[in-house]
Amino acid sequence: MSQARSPADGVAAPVVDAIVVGAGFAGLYMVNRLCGLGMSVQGFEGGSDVGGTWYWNRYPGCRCDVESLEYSYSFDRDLEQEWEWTERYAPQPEILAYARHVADRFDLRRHFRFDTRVKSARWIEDEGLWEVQASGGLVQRARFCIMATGCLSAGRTPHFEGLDLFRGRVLHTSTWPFEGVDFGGQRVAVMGVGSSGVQAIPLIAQHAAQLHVLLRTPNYVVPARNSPLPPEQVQDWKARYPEIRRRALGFKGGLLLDVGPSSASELDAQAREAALEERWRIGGAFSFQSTFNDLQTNVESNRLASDFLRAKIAGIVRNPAWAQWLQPEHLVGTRRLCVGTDYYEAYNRDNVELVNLRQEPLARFTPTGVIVGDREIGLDAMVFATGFDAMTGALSAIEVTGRGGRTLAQHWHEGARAHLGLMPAGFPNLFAITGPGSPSVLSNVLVSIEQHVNWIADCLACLQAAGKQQITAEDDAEQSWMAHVRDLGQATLFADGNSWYLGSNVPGKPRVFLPYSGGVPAYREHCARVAASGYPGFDIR
Ligand code: N01
Repeated sequence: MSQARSPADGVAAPVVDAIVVGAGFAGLYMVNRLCGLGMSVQGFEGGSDVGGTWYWNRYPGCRCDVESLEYSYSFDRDLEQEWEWTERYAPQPEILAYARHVADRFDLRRHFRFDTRVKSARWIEDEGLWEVQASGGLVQRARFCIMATGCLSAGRTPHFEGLDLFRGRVLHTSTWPFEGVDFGGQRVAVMGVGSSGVQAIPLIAQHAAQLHVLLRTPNYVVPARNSPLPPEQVQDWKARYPEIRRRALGFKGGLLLDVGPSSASELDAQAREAALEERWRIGGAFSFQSTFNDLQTNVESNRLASDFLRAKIAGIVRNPAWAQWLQPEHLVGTRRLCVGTDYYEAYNRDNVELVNLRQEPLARFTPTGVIVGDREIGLDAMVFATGFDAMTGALSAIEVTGRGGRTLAQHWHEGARAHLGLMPAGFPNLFAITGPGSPSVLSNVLVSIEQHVNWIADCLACLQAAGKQQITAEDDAEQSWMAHVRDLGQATLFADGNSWYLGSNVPGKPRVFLPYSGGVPAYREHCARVAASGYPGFDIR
């Protein structure tokens, strides 16, 4: 039951045990666990329903790049058995339907206030409570505040001169109109060729009269090879789900991988080519990145795979200049490897133009289009597929004030940090699910969400049992954890990519490699050890 009240009611803000911000997969499961502990919970969600990023991202072609049988909760055996995924990669409407089903099945909606955005959260030291202010003048207090705000939920549109004067439609993939968009007969431009742009471009090309793709940095795209899920495969998984999930937890990404047995250097040229060809045929980013057992750690091995993909691009895209522009210079996987369906083929359509912004820089928008180089491209619609302020954007949008009046913005001035990727030091009883310093975006995020939610819930149960009220991450512990995260990151090839993993897509954002790259098994073991040894690195009162 929603409890938050407006101070105008003339009554003190109500107090619950815990506030949960966000009704995506993290928020839903967190509320479920807290209710299981008998705690009172108030959830807040900016959207009108559950689903988080899958509620807002409705652009054409939007689907997950983790296979649907794995992109699902594992916490309830009946849920696992009753839900039917229909495709290898679930489309957004199906993932949203799954989130809604979970909300109904576990009766979670009644704990949330929808259409309500949290603006600030302030720690009140004397009372040992968090006070949250939300849109509509709502105020709520709680002992614990759990941020389930998502890693890829705060979309960003770069600033361009004249965009406010553009008379056509301006769209962003991460907040797509619910009623859909009819591009029939229209001149459209798409900026951005990350996962979102790669999925949207072929479909927009099918409907628009003319599509201009505004390219700055190309990414590698491997075929998704999406298809309906064969009933025998679904049956097999459902029969063996616990065992399959257990095996998946042994892999760095928390995903089942068929890792090639050899390093590229152990194979002759013909065998290497055959191995890469086979992975290209199978499709999927994680399969391709596992072609060789050292593809993600050995530069030479990676270079072979990168060259293979560049040759594929050159073989598909008929315009030789465009084929050249679309071939990335970075190593494959140092930026997120995209999966696509007919992506490169879309550039062979008569109604598609590839505009290389490095040769024809974008000068400004006009009321009727966009000026690139010394020409104007007339447009009816401009689609930004320009990504997210990843891992920190949604949380940073809330003014969070911790102990001694120190804000999270101050704490993160030189880069986001959180002890174990779970709790920023100096912010008592405040947790961040899949926060900076945890595997999050480098893993099957549902696996990481479940692990964080379970860790937090178990921790709160432990405090309850011991009659304790407060837990705070210690500065030293946080510092040494983030140093460990940084060292691990520097030892990978990720550190070379100019990517959102490093925050380099957001002007002014400190360049810190935010996710923990040591892998899901090592991370889980570490967190479990901390809990089992009485939470060293945390001050408990
Ligand atoms: O965003 P991105 P995304 N001028 O940041 C370009 C997840 N996701 O929404 O590289 C010109 O990857 C930018 O160019 P550059 C997934 O984890 C998953 O596509 O900065 N271009 C880049 O091409 C994914 O990795 C799924 O030069 C500008 C693009 O915009 C993450 O979300 C689906 C520009 C942004 O790419 C983010 O993906 C969708 C400028 N000023 C998303 N500014 C699946 O599961 C930015 N760009 C499949």
